[in-house]
Amino acid sequence: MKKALVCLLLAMLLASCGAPGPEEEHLIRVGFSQVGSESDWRIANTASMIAALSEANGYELLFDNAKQRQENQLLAIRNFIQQNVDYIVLAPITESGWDDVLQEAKSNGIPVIIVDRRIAVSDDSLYTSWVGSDFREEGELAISWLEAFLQQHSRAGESLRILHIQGTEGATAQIGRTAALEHAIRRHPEWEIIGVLPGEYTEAKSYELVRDFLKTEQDIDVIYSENDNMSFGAVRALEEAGIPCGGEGEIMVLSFDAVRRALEFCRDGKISLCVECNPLHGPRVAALLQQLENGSTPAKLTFVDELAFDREMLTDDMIRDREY
Ligand code: GZL
Ligand code: ZN
Repeated sequence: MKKALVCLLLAMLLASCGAPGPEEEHLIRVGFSQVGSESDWRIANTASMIAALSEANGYELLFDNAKQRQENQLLAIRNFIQQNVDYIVLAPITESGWDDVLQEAKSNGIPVIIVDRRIAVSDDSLYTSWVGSDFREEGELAISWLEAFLQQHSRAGESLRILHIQGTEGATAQIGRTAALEHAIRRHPEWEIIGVLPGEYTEAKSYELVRDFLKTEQDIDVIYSENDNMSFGAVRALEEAGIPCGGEGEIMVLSFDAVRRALEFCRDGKISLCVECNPLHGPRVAALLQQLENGSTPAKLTFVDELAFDREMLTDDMIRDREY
């Protein structure tokens, strides 16, 4: 009897001194390979993922920032496999180059969730689920706003000289947003692309490219800029060159992401249109993981709904309440 009592007391002592109880033992171990920290959008996306995949929510998150290099993402994923994580979440920098590493994850029985941009793989079973935006639709939203704007201002059919600032080549966001512009050019022979600048989604690169472009060409009607940070760089270059934008008859900047700073530029009349691209994928990815944990099969593709904002629509409250 005495022995049993001693064992019981010992067990209680162990449990109370911080040794993990059974319920604490099983944190869901997730390896997340993030593109980088190239834009306000990406920083908001990372914050959303880290907040959702917290220890308090039952996760042990292994996070890697690839600094916009695919080879770093491949290294991170192989590291996650070696650490035998329960799940891998990948925000892929570009669509191609994932077959081999995802085959290794599959061979090790580790489900992979893709978030934000898409991947182009030979075998769709190499990933379990994807959640993100319809980038082509975002581009179509921008083009239809431009066509409506021209119509309202009796400028339909008018020739337009468009400067195209492109995101990272091969990223789904670049592919989709560019496809919408190219589709519009085919419909509008009166529209002309006067330049394509590879801005890589960063403010610095876009500023340099637009500053140099303006040295030889200043007759621009529209800047189609595939994310807000590249728009900020372009606006800075225009202002330095003394070229006004956003006003009646001035250069119209069409921008993607709709981060708070861009909505402020739009309210202040510098950016003409902000097309939303929602970065808050943390809760969506967590929901997919919970479905997998519960043994159910999540949808293969989940698209998030998005809007577009112009100056007339924006209020200070909307901007203040913006989560990112
Ligand atoms: C879009 C995302 C893009 C953003 C950029 O979902 O992949 O990458 O538009 C970010 O801001 O850099
Ligand atoms: Zn037209």
